[in-house]
Amino acid sequence: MSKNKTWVDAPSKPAWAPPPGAVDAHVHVFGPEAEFSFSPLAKYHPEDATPEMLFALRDHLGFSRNVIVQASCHGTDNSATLNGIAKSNGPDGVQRARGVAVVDPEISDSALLALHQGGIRGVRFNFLKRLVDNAPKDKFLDIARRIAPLGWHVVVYFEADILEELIPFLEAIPTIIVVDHLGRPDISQGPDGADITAFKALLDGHPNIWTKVSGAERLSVPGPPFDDFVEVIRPVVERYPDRVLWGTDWPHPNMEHRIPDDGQLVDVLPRIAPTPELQRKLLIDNPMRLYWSD
Ligand code: 0GY
Repeated sequence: MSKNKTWVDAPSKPAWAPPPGAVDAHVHVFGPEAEFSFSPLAKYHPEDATPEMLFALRDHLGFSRNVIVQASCHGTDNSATLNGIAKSNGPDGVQRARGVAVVDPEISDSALLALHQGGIRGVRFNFLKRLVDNAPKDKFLDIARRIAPLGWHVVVYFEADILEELIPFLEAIPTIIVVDHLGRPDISQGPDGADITAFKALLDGHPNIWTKVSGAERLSVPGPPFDDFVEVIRPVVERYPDRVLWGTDWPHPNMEHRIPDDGQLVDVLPRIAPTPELQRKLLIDNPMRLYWSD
């Protein structure tokens, strides 16, 4: 497998400045491979995207904190994610990154506690067939029940075509659930399209379900400046202001054919969250509640 590079080295400076304390709540680290090898089951083999590169991007874009989500290429070995969190500590000892892990169903209680101490605050269940071989719902539910007492939440990644069949599974999860990239609706259907309408119905019926309003670069048909994404997603931010998170998704796994400019992604933010109050909830209040409640 040849290694893929999926980010730009010198993204533009966004025209819009995030408010002080803003959290980029969906990023990954890859490797470095010499220290943290990739899973034998990985479906892609990225170049190293290190914590140091992540923090340089954070500062360049004007963010204060990150949430590092364990990427599928590292399987259930969360060492690279934990390393990223540990390296984020400021001189005051405060973790400027927290994380979401992917865990083996057989994980011990003591290993879960060690993840908590390392800054993990959630687990991710990935249903994308191009990323994982198996998505065992019964085992995921066992994990969800075990992490609930730690105060963690569940992050779920799926595409719109399986939303309907996932509902009983989602309803059995006893924690807050955060859906990645809005469950990947087909936004070419427009703001009243079937996919986004079904997704809003899910949120309307389940107050414990949140969403990341991220993925403009993945969901937009024409690409920058992502007008189609803004038209469909701004009503979601306005309707669920207390249940939305946002992230760049750097280093943009699998986007080698349409690598986004992170500065342009940040400039989508004031268009989907047009008031200072919506911006504060999306970028500070909501992620702080989930990841830094201590
Ligand atoms: C994302 C999206 C993708 C990849 C992963 O864990 C992963 O490998 O999440 C994707 O390829 O759509 O959110 O990073």
